[in-house]
Parts: sequence; structure tokens; C-alpha cells
Amino acid sequence: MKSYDAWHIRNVALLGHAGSGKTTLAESMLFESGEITRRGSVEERSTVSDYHDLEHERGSSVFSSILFAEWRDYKINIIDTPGYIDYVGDVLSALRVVDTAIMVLDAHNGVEVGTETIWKYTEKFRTPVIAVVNKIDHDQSNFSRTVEQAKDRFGREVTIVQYPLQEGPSCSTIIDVLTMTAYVFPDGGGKPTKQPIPDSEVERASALHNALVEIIAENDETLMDHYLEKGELDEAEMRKGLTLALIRRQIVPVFCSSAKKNMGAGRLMSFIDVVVPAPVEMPPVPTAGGSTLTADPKGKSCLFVFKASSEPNVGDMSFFRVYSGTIHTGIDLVNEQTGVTERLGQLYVVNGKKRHDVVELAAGDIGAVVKLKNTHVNNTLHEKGDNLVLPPIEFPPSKVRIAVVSHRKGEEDKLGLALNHLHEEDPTLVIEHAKDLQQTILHGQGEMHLQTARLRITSRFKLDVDFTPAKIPYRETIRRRVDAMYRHKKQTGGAGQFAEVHMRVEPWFDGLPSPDGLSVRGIEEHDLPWGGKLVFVNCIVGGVIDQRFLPAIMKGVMEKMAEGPVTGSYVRDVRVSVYDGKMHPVDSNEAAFKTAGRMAFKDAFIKADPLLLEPVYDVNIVVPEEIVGDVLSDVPVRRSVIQGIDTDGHYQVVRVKMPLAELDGYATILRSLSQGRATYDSAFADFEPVPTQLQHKLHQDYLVHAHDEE
Ligand SMILES: Nc1nc2c(ncn2[C@@H]2O[C@H](COP(=O)(O)OP(=O)(O)O)[C@@H](O)[C@H]2O)c(=O)[nH]1
Ligand SMILES: [Mg+2]
Repeated sequence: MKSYDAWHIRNVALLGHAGSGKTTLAESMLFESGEITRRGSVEERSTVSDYHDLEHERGSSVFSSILFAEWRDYKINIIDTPGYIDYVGDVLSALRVVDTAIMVLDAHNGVEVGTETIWKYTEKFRTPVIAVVNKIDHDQSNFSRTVEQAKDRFGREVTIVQYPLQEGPSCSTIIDVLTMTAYVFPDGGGKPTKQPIPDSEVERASALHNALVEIIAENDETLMDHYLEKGELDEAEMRKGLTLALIRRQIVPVFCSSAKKNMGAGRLMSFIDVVVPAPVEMPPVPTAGGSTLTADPKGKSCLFVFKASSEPNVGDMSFFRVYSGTIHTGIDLVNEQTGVTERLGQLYVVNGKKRHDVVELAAGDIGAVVKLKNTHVNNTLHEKGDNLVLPPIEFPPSKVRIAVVSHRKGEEDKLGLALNHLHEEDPTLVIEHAKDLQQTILHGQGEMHLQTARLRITSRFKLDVDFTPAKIPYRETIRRRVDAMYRHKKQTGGAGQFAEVHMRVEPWFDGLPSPDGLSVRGIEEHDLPWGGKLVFVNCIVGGVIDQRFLPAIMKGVMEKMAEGPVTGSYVRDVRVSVYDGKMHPVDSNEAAFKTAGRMAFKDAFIKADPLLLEPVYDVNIVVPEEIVGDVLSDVPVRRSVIQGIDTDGHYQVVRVKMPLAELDGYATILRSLSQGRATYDSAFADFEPVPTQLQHKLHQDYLVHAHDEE
């Protein structure tokens, strides 16, 4: 394969709502460029991009695929992304390493939810965007409406470069107002003949052409004079202004295609070659140290890992973009994050699961190596002596959670490894070993994301697992001061057990005065691993209990605090003062005092007006303004309180405090409430009291399962 430098590489991502035709368009691009000799289809499960079994089952993309097409003198790296918002991780990692986004719109469905969400990401990263209105062959294709919607949602930068002469199954001609050419396609698509624009279209095409020129001229002053002199401009002349307008997001050029009938892919690729910014034309990438990197093939080698994959028939691979220098097989690079020096093996460029060996990859290019042992997604590798860190992909916090249990006993370790693998491949799948809940919890972006993970566990790792609801990490505390005592006495055969402990429990808070009427001999303050405090006060006078038994009493208290009396949840923020007790010269020992401490604490706690606390989250619900009413009226049903509403363009951001117990499942509720048009993110805010009735119910449920423990 030819080597390409940073002037002849283009990096694009195909983005857009699921089903808009990204994968089919990618297939057309590969076919037109001669990368493949037969055009596969999603229906026949034969596309280069959707090669996973899971994608065949689903009938649509689940993972991003790395592809490339050599078109004329250029290598176009294409990342085909999944459209469902559950797989947003792959969209974000693609956007991190490409220079331009190709937003595929469905001419029948217009601008869809996925399109809007992704548009917002391109705004955030200031990614240049090209829009492709696909499916112009669809019998209900409506190009103009789709463009109007795009203008409405994305702004007046949306500018027509191409439009279909006629839409629907008989479409065969695309009018291009940049080259002022009619592209007429043969039956079955492929290479069009170039013809003059038909008379009936000249007026419309010229008006659109002039609109284009104006935007371009804003970015290239000499061009307007040129245009006025000659009366027209060709693509090469307009290139500079167009490229700048793209980089500055002053234009979103609109193309059209029928990926299914193979119309438009070639012309799109020519535009990508000529106009889309090369890696060297993009603003330099800032590094964490405050310096910047340009795509200089002679610079020091530096690459960024944006994707990992593990497939039985493809192997474990790390995918990266070279940001500076030229790397070759066998090069040693230091992983800045892990500190390990990695020797890169054979370098590859890939088309789906097909790998091609290459000897080197220059700055700007995207490639792969067999998975590096100590390297993960988001790591920067550089030459020895440097210390560069490229900005990481910021994955969104997860939205849904589920507990995972291995079906068969003894497979827990295997499951642990499988889950780590899943996280390695997809950092938006987060694994939590929740000790207090005694559950392994899988966090993801949506129900479908979790279900996909489950299928992966079964198919890739051959493990059967059950998904059960994740428990809520409640906390317990008290509202009242109570004194209690417990006598632990057992006589079994020979030696007996005896211990008696009197203690006072009180709600602890900062600035709580010393225990009333007790003489304090020592105070221990413990920050609890699960948050909050235990303050343990020794008020024993006159040696009624041996000092050596006090640690045992505290141990007993701690045991109960780790499994609170109300629901078995962690206890926080209590002060325990031990002020009296009894011991026996023979039968008293540490074990006896531990038990007495635990039981005294339990009895006191239950009498001290216990309060159950639940985790509450700050939730930002982003919803199109037309349907904000539906969301607002539903919020109070979820025991949630609205904190405020902000406006963000066409969207309202509703800020809500919502208990985790309600947040579980909210992704699905919100999706159906808004037909998928609303999304949210959430972050833990605080623990807040559970309503009395609910607390009572949870306590009763707990008592059914709790065993008597003395
Ligand atoms: N009529 C028509 N159907 C298309 C076109 N492109 C894709 N499709 C169909 O739309 C569905 C989704 O296509 P796919 O490429 O998987 O979309 P993706 O989810 O965006 O990757 C499939 O059934 C395709 O055959 C097109 O240009 N015209
Ligand atoms: Mg797809």
C-alpha cells in the first residue's frame, strides 16, 4: 500500500441517527474506491463495517468500525459509528480523532433525535461538519424539508451544495451547485456522467451557487474580485475559502446521496479530498503541558489510543491516531499514563475486520497494532524523554445500572475478567464492586447498552449471567438520644460468657457538646469508609469494665454499623458513649464484650428514632421546548423536586433532585415520554431522608430476611 503524508490524509466520521444509512454509505465509498469489488448490504449482513455477529443479529451497527478508502491521491480514513445514543462512547472517541464529521440525514425522516444529540457534540468540539441527505431514492424522500429542518436546528450555516433533480425510486440526477454540473447516474448507480445543468434548473442552481460563493468569499477576500471578473469559479479556486469556512464552522455544506443505489459516494469523496481540511490544516492539538502538536511527519513521534477491540477472529487490537512524527513497526514508545515502554509490533490499517500490513504511519494517519499490554484507551505514547499528554476523550457519566451475577457458582473470577474486558473495549461500561450492597454493578448509557453487554458476555466470553436490579445504597442514622444496656450471658458446658454494656447513642454533628452528665475519659473519632462519622467515647469510671474490653465493644458497634439495624445498610453520624457495665472474673472476654457492644448498639439504635437516608442525584434533563411540559408534569411523580429551568437554544434544561431509587429506570421512562428526544445526565448530590412510610416498608422487608444474630 502507498504511504500517505499529512497533506494526503483525510479523517472523517460518519455520524447520525440510527438507520440513516451510514454503514451503507461507507460500503458505497469502499466500493467506489475499489477497496471492495462487491457491495454488501445491511440486510444481507455483508457490509465491511458491520462485521460483528451482534450487529448481524441487531441489523445495525453496535460498534464503531475503522475503514479507509483510497480516492485519487488521498487516503480517506472513515470511522463508521453506531447511531443509537446508548453507544455514544464510540461517537465521542471517533469525534476525538477525526478532523471532520459527516452527518448523515435520512431524507425521509429528516433531522432525528440522534442527529440533534450528535450535532451538539460537534458544537462542543468545534468539529467541521458536512451534511449528507441520504435515501433520496426513498418513495417518501423530502430533501427540501430535511434541509429546512437542518437549517432550523443547526443554523443558517447549512448551505446546499447538491440537490436531487427528482426524488423517489426514479431519481437519477444530482445537481451540484459548487461545480455547476448535473451528475447523471446509470441504472444501478456508480460512475455518473457529467452534464450541463438542465435549463429548467439553471435559475435555482445559480441562486444557490451565488449563496455558496458569498459564504466562501467571506473567508477569502481576493475570491470575490475573481468571481466578479470571471462570472464563475471552479472548485479549486473556491477551495481555500471553503476549507476555512468549514474549519471555522461558518458553513455546513449539504450533499445528497442514495447509498442504496450507489449514487453520490464518489463525488462526496472528491469533495473530501479537495476541500475537507487535511490534518496539517487543523488547529494544533494542545497537550496537557501547555504545548501544542502539529501533524509534522518529521516531528517527534506521538500517538493517541482511541479504541480497543477484542474479537476471536481479529485479535485484540489497539487503534490510534498518530499526532506527530512517523512511526514504524518495532518502534519503542513510552506510555505517558502507565510509564511502560511499549514496543509496537506489526502496524496495520484496517477495513473492518480486514487488516493490511504497513511499514509506517505518518502524522495525521489512523492505524492499529496488536493490543499493547499496558496501554488503554485514552493513553498517549511518545518518544523517550518527552512527556506529552493529549487530551483524553471525556466519556459521559453512566445513566443506568444493573447487578450482574454469574449463573454458575465458581465462575465469579471469569466474570470479573470478562467485565474488565468489556470496560477496556468500551469505557462507557463501568464496573463497580459495591461492597455494601454485595453486588457487582454494571453501569451503562441505556437499557440497550446493558443488554448488548450481556450478549457480549455470553457470546464472547461464554458465560451465563443473570441481571438483577441493583440495590440502593441507603444509609442509616438516628434522630434522638437514647441510653440502653445489654447483658450477654451464656452458659454452655464449662466456661461461660458474660458481658454487660451500658451505652448512650446520640445523633452526631459538628459541634455536638460532650455527653451530658458523663465523665469523659477518652474520645475516638472515626471517619467511616462509607461517609459520615462514628465518635466513640469512653466514660467508664471506677474500673467497672476493664479498659482492655473497650476496643472489643467498639468492634461490636462497628460490626453493627456496617449492617445497620433498619435495613442492613451502613450507619453514619452517631456518637456512642459507653458509661457503665459489668464483668465476670472468669467468663468475661473480648468476644463476649464484642457481642454485648453490638447488641446494646442495636437496641439503642432502634429506640433512637432511626432515620433512613437515600442517595439523591442532581439530574439535568435536556428536552426540546415543545415537550418540556410532559417532562415537568412527570417529575413530581418521581418524588423529585425541580430546582430550576434554563434555556439552551431549542432546548430547556430542567434541573431536578431525584432519589436514586427513582432514577433507576428513568432512562426508559424519559425515552418513552419524549419519543427519545430528551436526555439527561446525573451526578450524586447527597443523602436525604426516605419518606416515613417507605422507610417502614423497607424495614419490614429487611426483617423478613434478617436473621437473629446474638
Ligand atoms: N431507500 C434507501 N434505503 C437505504 C439507503 N441507505 C441505507 N438504506 C437502508 O436503511 C437501513 C439502515 O441502513 P444502515 O446503513 O444500517 O444505517 P446506519 O444505521 O446509519 O448505519 C438499511 O435497511 C439500509 O438498507 C438509501 O440510500 N436508500
Ligand atoms: Mg451503521
